[in-house]
Amino acid sequence: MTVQSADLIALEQQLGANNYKPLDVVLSRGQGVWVWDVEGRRYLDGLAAYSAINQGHCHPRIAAAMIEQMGKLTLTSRAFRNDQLALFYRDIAELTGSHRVLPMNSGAEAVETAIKAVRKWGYEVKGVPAGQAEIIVCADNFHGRTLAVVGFSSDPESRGGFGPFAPGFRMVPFGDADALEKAITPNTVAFLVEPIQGEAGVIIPPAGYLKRARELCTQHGVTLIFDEIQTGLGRTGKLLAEEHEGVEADVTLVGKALSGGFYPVSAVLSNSEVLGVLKPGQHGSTFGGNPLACAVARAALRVLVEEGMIENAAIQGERLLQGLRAIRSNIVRDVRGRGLMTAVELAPEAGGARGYCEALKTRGVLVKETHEHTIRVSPPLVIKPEEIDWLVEQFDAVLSSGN
Ligand code: IF1
Repeated sequence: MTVQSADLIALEQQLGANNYKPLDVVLSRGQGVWVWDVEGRRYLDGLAAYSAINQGHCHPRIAAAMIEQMGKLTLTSRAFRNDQLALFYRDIAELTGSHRVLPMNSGAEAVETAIKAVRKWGYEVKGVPAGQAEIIVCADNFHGRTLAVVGFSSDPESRGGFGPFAPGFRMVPFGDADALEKAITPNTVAFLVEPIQGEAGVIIPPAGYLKRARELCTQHGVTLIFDEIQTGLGRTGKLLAEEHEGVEADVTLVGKALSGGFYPVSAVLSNSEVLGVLKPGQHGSTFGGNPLACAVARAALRVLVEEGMIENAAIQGERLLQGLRAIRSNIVRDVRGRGLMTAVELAPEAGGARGYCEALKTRGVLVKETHEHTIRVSPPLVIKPEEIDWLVEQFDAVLSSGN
């Protein structure tokens, strides 16, 4: 590490809250799948900001839309209307087949918004007695960092020391439809689930699980909420991961890549009934739905579709999976993925994934461990076949050397 990186890292450590342990690489530039550190070294970004950079770094069409809108109007608040909001609603509703849209900023805010909406729906439409609404969530979920959300996490690190928490949540194992059925009561208003669990280590549920969840929710008058903040917008090789099982949620949450990584933009998408319960004054956000966010999100969605990124994710994801699976190494326990949402799980004897992420960094690949033993691999969806092959070569070099 040279002086410049070291100085910046020292300043961060001195002044920042210590709530992260990033790799010691200080980035200053990005383009497509590549990023450069302050010393000018180039890396392939194998994380893509946890899927917020699906469109690649600094996509020129999104940048142009942002710059154009910045020169015109950035924020009105929702006290007044702006000329971008309706067009954003139209574009995202058409693309996803949704009937109503509620724009927020971060993913966690979209989750909080959905919780509020389904509770209100439960009281006003389903007829749940006041204060009794229950929401079913999954073990090992990750839905963000706000208090309601960490309150129903099963991860001691995420929730430890932050209580007391909001009541009204019930937890079932992920992938177990029978457990879901047993947990449903007359007061259940929603089932909130990630179609593929991201932070848990790219856990793909058994085939038919989402379909069965859909059937159970319909049968019992429970709204089905898919958190597609990470799985959505092309990451798994479909626009939304729900398409892999041909199901439709009542409420879909998107964020991250909704802005291509330029700016925090999230949204709650729903059928007309759920978001239909919210009346003026009952929910909002200063920045949610602002014209800059809307213009950026429209461009981010447009390039995703027009530039074939979703199809590319399916094709290159398959190539990545095959490549990683072909690596001969006795420290690899499992390689799994869908589209470009991929994970390499190492055997416990490997001594933790972090060291392998460090070794990959010195070879010009940036990836991050999740939990102790798993390396997540989720490059931007614009990655080319030769870049996939190069990425696999670097994994091969690092993992084979562990034999
Ligand atoms: C961090 C993890 C990923 C998410 C799903 C909601 C949110 C997220 C499925 C909240 C956010 C981020 C948060 C970020 C790291 C990253 C992450 F490792 F923490 F778990 F992607 F896997 N639903 N995930 O994955 O969205 O409020 O952050 O916009 O450092 O906490 P947000």
